[in-house]
Order: sequence, then C-alpha cells, then structure tokens
Amino acid sequence: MKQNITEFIIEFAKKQDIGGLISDIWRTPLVRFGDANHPDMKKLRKLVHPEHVLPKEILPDANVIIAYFFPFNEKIVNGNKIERLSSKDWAMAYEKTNAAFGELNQFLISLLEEKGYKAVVAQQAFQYDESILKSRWSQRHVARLCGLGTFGINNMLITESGCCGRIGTVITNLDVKPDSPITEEYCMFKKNGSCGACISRCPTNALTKEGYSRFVCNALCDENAKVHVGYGNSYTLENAKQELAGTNTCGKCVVGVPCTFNRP
Ligand code: B12
Ligand code: SF4
Ligand code: SF4
Repeated sequence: MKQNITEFIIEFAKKQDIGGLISDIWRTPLVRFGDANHPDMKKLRKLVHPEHVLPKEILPDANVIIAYFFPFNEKIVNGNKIERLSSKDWAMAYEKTNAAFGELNQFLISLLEEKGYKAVVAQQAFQYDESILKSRWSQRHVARLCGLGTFGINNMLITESGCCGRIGTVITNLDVKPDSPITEEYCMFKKNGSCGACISRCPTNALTKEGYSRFVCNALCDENAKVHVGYGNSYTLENAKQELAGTNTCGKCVVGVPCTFNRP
C-alpha cells in the first residue's frame, strides 16, 4: 500500500505539471509514512503553538501521517536567484503547488476510503495566527517526524531533494509500518558549524547565526505580495483573473545554497 500511494502521488504530479499558467515546475515528489502517535507529537504544543492539534484529535483512530514534498525544478529555483524580490515563476509555482495539493488531498482521501480506510487533512495547516505568524499544524515539524527531512538554519525542512519545494500531509488510519524520523543532521551548519550560505542570501537579515525573525521575514514576503498580484491558483487563466490577493513569498534563503536541490 505504501508503494501504491507513493506511485499515485508521483503520477499525480506528472499529470498536473502540464498546462495551467505555469507548467513543468516539480521534480519527483518524495513521500513518507510517519507515526501519527509518535511521542514527540505532543512536544509541538511547546515548540510551535500551545494549541497545536494532535492527529488523534482530528481522526480518533489515526495511526499514520502521509507526508509528501514536491521539490521545484531547476528552472523555477534558479530563476529566483537574482534580484531582491521573488521571480514571477517562483510566486506562480507557489500558487499552483498549493492548488494542486488541494486536489491531491481529495484524491488521496477518496483512494483510501475506497480501500476501506479513513483519511482527513488538518485544516489548521492552511491557517496561521497573523499576530504571531504560527500555525496550529506545523507541516515542517509533522513532516520531520514522518522522516521526510531535518531542519536547516534557514528554518526549512531539508529533504533528500533539498529544501526548495512545498510540503503536504494527510492523516489516516492506514495499516502500514511507519517510517522513523531521520537522526542524521542534514544542515552543514548544524552538523559541523560550516556553510551558513543561507544567512548571506537573505536580503533583510531576517536570518542570522543567532536565529531567525519571522516578522522581519514576513515584511519582505508582504512586499512581494504587493508585486505578485492576481496569479490565482495558476491552474487556469479564469482563476487567475478572479484572484486579487497577492502571493506572500520570497525564498531567497533557499536558492543558490548547498541544500537547494539535495541534502548536502
Ligand atoms: C506562517 C508561515 C510563514 C510565515 C512565518 C515563517 C516561519 N518561519 O515561521 C512567513 C510568511 C514569514 C513565511 C515565510 C516563508 N515560508 Co512559510 N509558512 C508558514 C506556515 C503557514 C506556518 C509556519 C509556522 O507555524 N511557523 C511557526 C514555527 C514555530 O514553526 P515551524 O516554522 O513550522 O518550525 C520551526 C521552528 O519550530 C524551529 N524549531 C525547531 N525545533 C525547535 C526547537 C526550539 C526550542 C525552538 C525555539 C524552535 C525550533 O524550526 C522549525 C523549522 O524551521 C507554514 C505551513 C504550515 N502550516 O506549517 C508555511 C511554510 C513553513 N512556509 C514555507 C515556505 C516555503 C516559506 C518561504 C520560503 C516563502 C516562499 N514560499 O517563498 C518563507 C521561508 C521563511 C523561513 N526562512 O522560514 C513552507 C516550508 C517548506 C520547507 N521546505 O520547509 C511551508 C511548510 C508551507 C508548505 N506547505 O510547504 N511562512
Ligand atoms: S545553506 Fe548551509 S547552513 Fe543554510 S540551511 Fe542549508 S546547509 Fe544549513
Ligand atoms: S524567506 Fe526571504 S526574508 Fe525570509 S529568511 Fe528567507 S531570504 Fe530572508
């Protein structure tokens, strides 16, 4: 079943990567199956948000979380290396990936239900408290516990296919042996104090060796949202025309660094 779901996600990405306002944006997705009852899940109430939801609160007999990562391809990533603001392609890839995840999650839920299982998506993942810039479902922490990667000092989840891409999760009662979190440190700074390339890539000094300011970072993402307006979900022109909100994006600290495309 793990293999079936992984293949399903990979095939979905291939099909959705054609057409729309932007195409050919992803490399092969990565998929992991984490333990929904991992003892460290409860720690997310301390590490992320005091009201972080637990998988069992969403699906009482949850035992597995399917975590997937869609890595962006070289064209999208390298196009975002230049200039202070995000490239148009980077912002459109963000929108299209989010829209594709909405569809993929529905397909995964149907697939699992057809096989007699239950599956749900934590809606908290798509919301965050704007006064603290924190969500009640941290995709990065959940994906880390599922074995999809480890954290870099740029804050990103670094996977086998690097950190440029987006993460989705689905909670289920699927009966498979869960994968374990990765114990090796992928970030070179965390591993041996070397690298630090992401720090000098950040145009606003939101990233320093001492830490990260999500508010300074958010100010640049907001600046981008004023420029990158009207991409909708980048699936269709009609959607794009209807959508007036800007795309809150940046991603300069994830491009042109050793963890961009691979784990260093
Ligand atoms: C709010 C939000 C933002 C805010 C705040 C960012 C932030 N770093 O918190 C703003 C608007 C600034 C933002 C910016 C970006 N975002 Co954003 N964002 C989110 C959102 C909705 C919630 C994040 C959250 O709750 N943060 C709160 C902190 C506490 O939790 P965390 O970041 O999940 O986890 C970190 C900390 O807990 C810390 N940590 C780990 N262990 C410990 C231990 C201790 C003791 C402490 C104190 C901390 C700590 O490291 C963790 C990993 O970095 C998530 C989606 C989601 N629901 O998770 C996307 C998400 C994090 N964003 C994402 C992306 C890609 C970006 C941008 C690159 C923008 C872009 N698309 O171009 C930048 C990157 C900024 C950065 N360097 O972190 C991706 C990250 C993918 C990845 N590979 O990691 C996510 C997961 C969306 C997705 N579905 O893929 N984002
Ligand atoms: S660029 Fe280097 S220091 Fe920064 S997160 Fe990646 S590996 Fe770590
Ligand atoms: S997303 Fe942009 S502003 Fe935020 S830390 Fe990375 S480079 Fe800096």
